[in-house]
Amino acid sequence: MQISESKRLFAHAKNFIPGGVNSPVRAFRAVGGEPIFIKRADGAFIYDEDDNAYIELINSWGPMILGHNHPMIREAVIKAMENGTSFGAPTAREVEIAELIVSMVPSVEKVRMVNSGTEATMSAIRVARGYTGRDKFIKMEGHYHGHGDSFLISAGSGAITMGHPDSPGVTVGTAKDTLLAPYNDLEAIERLVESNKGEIAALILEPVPGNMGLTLPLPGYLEGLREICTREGIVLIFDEVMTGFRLSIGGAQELFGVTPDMTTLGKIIGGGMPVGAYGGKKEIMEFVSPAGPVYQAGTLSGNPIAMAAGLTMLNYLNSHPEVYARLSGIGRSIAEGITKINHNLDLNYTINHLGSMYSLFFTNEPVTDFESAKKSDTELFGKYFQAMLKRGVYLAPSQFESLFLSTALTDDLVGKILQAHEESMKDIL
Ligand code: HOZ
Repeated sequence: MQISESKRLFAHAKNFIPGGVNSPVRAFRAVGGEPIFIKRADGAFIYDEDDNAYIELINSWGPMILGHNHPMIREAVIKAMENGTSFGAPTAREVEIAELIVSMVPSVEKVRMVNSGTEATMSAIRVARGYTGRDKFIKMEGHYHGHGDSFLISAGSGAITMGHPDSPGVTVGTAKDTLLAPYNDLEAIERLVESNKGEIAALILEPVPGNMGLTLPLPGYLEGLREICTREGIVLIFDEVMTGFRLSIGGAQELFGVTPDMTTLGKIIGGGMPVGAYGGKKEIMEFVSPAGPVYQAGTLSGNPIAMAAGLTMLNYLNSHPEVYARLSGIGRSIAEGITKINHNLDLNYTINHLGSMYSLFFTNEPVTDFESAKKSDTELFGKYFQAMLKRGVYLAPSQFESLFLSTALTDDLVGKILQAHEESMKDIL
C-alpha cells in the first residue's frame, strides 16, 4: 500500500494548519504514524489521496448510518442548492424538520437548530442556567461535549489522547462552576448535590458514552440520575450527539426508557452536513430568545442545504425502522466474531458493544468509567490500529473513541473485517 500523497499533504499542511489537521484526533497522534488524507467516500468505503480503499468504521463519527455518499442524501443536497446556499432567514424546511424531531425524540417538545454539537451543548447549559437561576453544572469524567470552555475539564475524546483533559485557556472562574463525577456512580452524584445544595443548574452526560471508548450505563444508573435531578430541580441533559437516531429512532433515551429534560443532538441530523440541535421541555425551551431571555443565535442555523440533507435522512429512518435491527445485527456479528477470535489468544481484552457502536479495549477488567477505560493498553491499541489499517480497515485513531457501523456493511465485508482482525492480532501479539 503506497501512501506517498498523504505524507506529502501532511507535511505541507503543517505549514499552514496547527498540527496539520482541523481536529486533533485526525492527526493519528494516539496511534502513531501519519494521517491518511481522504479524497472521497462511498458506501462502506473511504478512499485516500493515493486511491487506497478502506472499509470504514468511523462513518464521520456517527452520522453515516446508511453509509457514505448515499444517493438519496446527495440528490436532496443538489436539489436544495439549486435554490441558493444560505438565506439567514426562516424556511419551511426548518419547521418540517423541527416537527419531525419532536415526534421522534421523547424529551424534545421544542427544538433549536445550531451548526455543531459543541454549539448545542454550550447553548443547552446556558439555557439550563437561565431557567434555574443557578450557575454550577455536573459533568462526568471522560465524557466529551465539544470544545466549549466549561466542558474542557476531565474531557474525553482527543482531549485525553493529546494529554489536555483540562485545557489551558479555560479560566479558573469558568472551571469552578463545572463539578466532576465518575460515570456510573450514583453515590458520587448524591455527594455533589449535597455539598452544592440548590446551586446546580444541570447535569449533562453522554447516556451511552463514546468519547472514552464505548461504555454502557449500569442497570438503574440513568433512572437514578433522573430521580435525583427531579428531586433537586436540576435540568438533566442527555448529550446524544453520537447516539441520537443511531441507537434507536429516539436515541439512547428511548432505548433505556429514561427521559431527560433537555437533549443535545448533532451531525446525524444533517446527514453529515454541519448541524447540531438542542431541545427539551417546552417550559425550558421557552427561555430561548426570542421567546425568552437566554440569547443564542446564528446566521447558518437551519441552513437550507443542511436541512434538506437532514430531513431526507430523518424521514428515511422514521419510515424504515428495520434499519435498527439491521445495524444491531451487523454490530452483533462483529462483536461476537472478535470475541470468538480473541478467545483463543493470550490477550487481555474487553469488548463493549451496543447496537451499531463498539469499542475493543486491551484490558481484561470491565470498562465502566474513565478510570477503567484508562487501564487499556493504548500502546497495543496503536499497533492494532496500524495492523488493521495496513489490511484496509480504517478504525477510529484512538482507544478513547467508539466505532460506528453503517448499513452499507454487507456480510462479506463483515467477514473481511474479522479476517483483518484475526491477522492483525497475529501480527501484534
Ligand atoms: N471529537 C470527535 C470524536 N469524538 C472527532 C472529530 C473529528 O476529528 O472529526
